[in-house]
Amino acid sequence: CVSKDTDVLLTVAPYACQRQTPLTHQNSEIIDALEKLGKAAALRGSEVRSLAFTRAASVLKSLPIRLQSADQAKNLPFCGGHCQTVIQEILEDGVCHEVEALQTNEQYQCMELLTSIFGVGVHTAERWYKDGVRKLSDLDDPNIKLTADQRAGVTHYTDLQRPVTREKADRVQHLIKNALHRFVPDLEVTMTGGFRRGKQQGHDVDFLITHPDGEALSGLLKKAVDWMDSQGLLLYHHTRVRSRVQAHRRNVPMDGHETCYAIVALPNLDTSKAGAGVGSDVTFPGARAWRAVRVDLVVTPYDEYAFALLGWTGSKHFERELRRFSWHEKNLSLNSHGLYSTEKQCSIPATSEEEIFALLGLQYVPPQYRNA
Ligand code: DGT
Ligand code: MG
Repeated sequence: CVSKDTDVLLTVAPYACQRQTPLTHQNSEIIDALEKLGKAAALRGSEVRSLAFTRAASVLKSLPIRLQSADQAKNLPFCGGHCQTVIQEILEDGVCHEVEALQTNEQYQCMELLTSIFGVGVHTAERWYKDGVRKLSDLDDPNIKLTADQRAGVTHYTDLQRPVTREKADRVQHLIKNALHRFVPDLEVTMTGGFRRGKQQGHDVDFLITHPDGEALSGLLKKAVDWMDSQGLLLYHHTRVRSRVQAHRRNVPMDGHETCYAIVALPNLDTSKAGAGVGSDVTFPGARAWRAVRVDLVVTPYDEYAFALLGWTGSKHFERELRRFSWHEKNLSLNSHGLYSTEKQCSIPATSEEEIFALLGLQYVPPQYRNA
């Protein structure tokens, strides 16, 4: 499209997997506002509205220029209507009034707080809100039943809210590899998620684990987790066993890889405090020798590795768009297990991410440009 105000030609491909989205972009204030409105819609249970804001934000993330007017964006995919108002307000007033209103909206603030607890989704938070929960200490009420995930999330809340830096992620990687390689020395362990996309900090650290010999993977996660536990390196863990879901049924959001959702006690570098062990959290919070870090460990069979790597690298929106593109444009079903042709009723194998993009007729997008 060509804007009326300027002669800048703005073209953006409709699917996020057809464009390059770097980590830093030109229109951060507008993108932040759209993402907050998307989050607010999700917290109200309106997934459709939330997705509309997420799509608009994602399109703007891939723009190489700073917008000068709302008009410039009006023909970009997903950037009409409500998005136009947001852009205009930010460009003219420096703030979006709808976002400002969220700061004083008690329900939004409370829902944001509750859903930021590990293991708490929108439905649980909504139920608690209706039951009068407004702050973390309200969850001490014995009438409120917490799952084991949620209990751990509340216990380690403060640590888990602090961003994990890349330096800490590297130390977590060292710790995890050390545990896994005890049992299978040539295991392939890859850091995925936001850190693979070049982020300098994240809310957790994600790892993908594989080996050409399937036998080597059998029982491995349990052995490594038990060992870390015995060393006082785990504050919490919950392992979901592998289930070969009907992987290519549409609308199955979760995949079936064996996954361990853990909270690791990452030792501090300052060894002068090393006397304080895991159990000292409650009594001497200032003197702890560790900090809690959320870690996801995912085990994948070798023949699914490329698909799992693509699926667990993200971003979430990039993944959603890849699947949408595969289905609507190629009539293929893609997930973290494989690529499936419903027409021919067969799986299409691939051994690298590059190959998967090629099979979909897409130009390869390196991880650092998947920050959609
Ligand atoms: P972060 O941790 O906030 O810095 O951001 P990310 O991008 O690392 O997000 P995260 O850790 O929630 O998830 C990493 C990627 O893994 C995400 O982009 C999509 C994917 N992912 C997350 N949960 C699941 C799941 O249950 N199944 C599959 N297949 N993929 C998932
Ligand atoms: Mg992550």
